[in-house]
Amino acid sequence: MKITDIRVIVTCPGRNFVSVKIVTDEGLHGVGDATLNGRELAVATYLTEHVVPTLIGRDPHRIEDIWQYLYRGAYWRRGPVTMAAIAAIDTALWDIKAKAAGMPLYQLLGGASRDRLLVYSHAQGTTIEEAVENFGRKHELGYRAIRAQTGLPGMPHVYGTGPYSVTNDADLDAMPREEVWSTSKYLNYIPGLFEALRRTYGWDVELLHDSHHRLTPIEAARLGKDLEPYRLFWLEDAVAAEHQEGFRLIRQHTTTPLAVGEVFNTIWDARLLISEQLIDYIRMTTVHAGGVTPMRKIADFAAIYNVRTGAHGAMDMSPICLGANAHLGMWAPNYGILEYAGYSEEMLEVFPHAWRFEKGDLYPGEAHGHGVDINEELAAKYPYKRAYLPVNRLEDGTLWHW
Ligand code: KDG
Ligand code: MG
Repeated sequence: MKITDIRVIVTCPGRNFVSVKIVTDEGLHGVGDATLNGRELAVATYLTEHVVPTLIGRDPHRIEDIWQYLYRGAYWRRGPVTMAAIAAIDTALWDIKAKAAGMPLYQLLGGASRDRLLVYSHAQGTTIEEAVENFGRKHELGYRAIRAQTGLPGMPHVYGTGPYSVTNDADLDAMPREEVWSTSKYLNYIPGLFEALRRTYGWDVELLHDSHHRLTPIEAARLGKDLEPYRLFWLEDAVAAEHQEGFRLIRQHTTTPLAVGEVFNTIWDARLLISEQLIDYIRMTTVHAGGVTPMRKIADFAAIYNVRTGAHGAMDMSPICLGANAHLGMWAPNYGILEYAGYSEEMLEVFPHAWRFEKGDLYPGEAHGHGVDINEELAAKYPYKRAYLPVNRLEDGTLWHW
């Protein structure tokens, strides 16, 4: 089999997605997600200029060799742009291999380790009352694990808590929005949200929370302790994790389970966190970690240290990435949970998919490959729109983590 064509498809059915479609001389094709939120065209150009020309004519079955060629061969390793580009190619190649083998991808990876995948959704509000109410709506839809976020009293807008909760919107964010943040207000207010959720909905639902990298290790340790009575499933991205050793301090002080890794690109970003058992869940996801090939290795490495998977699945991971994550999750012996933020009808029309959601679980489906495709004609009707993630500042104007 030979690769005859690789198309890089940029589309904006409500938000920007970058996809790769690899076509072969035997009529099989595979698709991969290359979306990097707010930096979409950097990846598209990397693919078009530097990757696509080198792969035409190659055997698509040589997935590992192509991965090494793009990673080692480039000299410039790692980084979100490079790894999203490699991920798209790698995911599309696994899709082709599974289709050629006549089986769903999870079968090719080693077969199912479970019958279904527990997923979590989001509930947020500008106040605790609003967040508690919205949580109830998600609960009624059947979700058994829900991430809860709230805005802060007296603060104009906090990321992921108000009307902009879909994380970025191509119509709204032609320039980066500037938000304001106060760690002390947050630390004082947030335990009240989880007290109210337990009081209202009891103990039969999993609670998750995301701090979006905004705390220092000692602040994160305090938050973890304050949240212990509410038995969270996880506390996510409590601190910025460039400094992996920072997690030692948090770990020494709290039994609240910790999750991190949505911005990681390679196992090197998580090596110490996993091998020292400083975290409980690794949030790395197919599109930002270089594809299915490294995600398998990361899951196996994490399994040795009792760290479970919890892949990032916000709306800026396209439905293709969700499909690949679902098949990896079906196989991974140490699967933990998968984020499932959901998509609009327009997005799902552009990306026909085999997975389905039912009563809090995701089922990857039995379609051959990873089960997600792209409707190129429809995709062409939604041209790219420049859009950004917001920027976060402290009340005195200092630029902060978000
Ligand atoms: O592009 C960034 C978003 O995907 C991110 O902010 C969402 O933190 C997020 C999450 O946990 O889904
Ligand atoms: Mg997050």
